[in-house]
Amino acid sequence: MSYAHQDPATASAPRVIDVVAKRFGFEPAQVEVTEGERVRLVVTSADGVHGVEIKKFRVARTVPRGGKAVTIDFVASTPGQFPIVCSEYCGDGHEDMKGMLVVSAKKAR
Ligand SMILES: [Cu+2]
Repeated sequence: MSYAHQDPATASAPRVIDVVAKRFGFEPAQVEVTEGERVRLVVTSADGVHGVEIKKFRVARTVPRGGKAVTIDFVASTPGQFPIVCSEYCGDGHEDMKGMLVVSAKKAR
């Protein structure tokens, strides 16, 4: 049996990261993953409606009030630092509601 054709990015289970959106920030504020990793953000709101947007990876989802989890899957295909912003106006601190996705480069083998 050979695994030669299996893409390691899709063969492994996603990295699941719980994120809480609240006025006015994300918890954790910084999400760290590795290049090529499948990432699953499970986002809940601790108060009202928020949004989660990571432009680089075409992530844009609304997080409803009431603590219902929103699952967001993407592949962290590019190393770098990418802002996570709230895409739903949620009050006076909305503009400051920012997180950071840090994708570290895969180690050379
Ligand atoms: Cu918000």
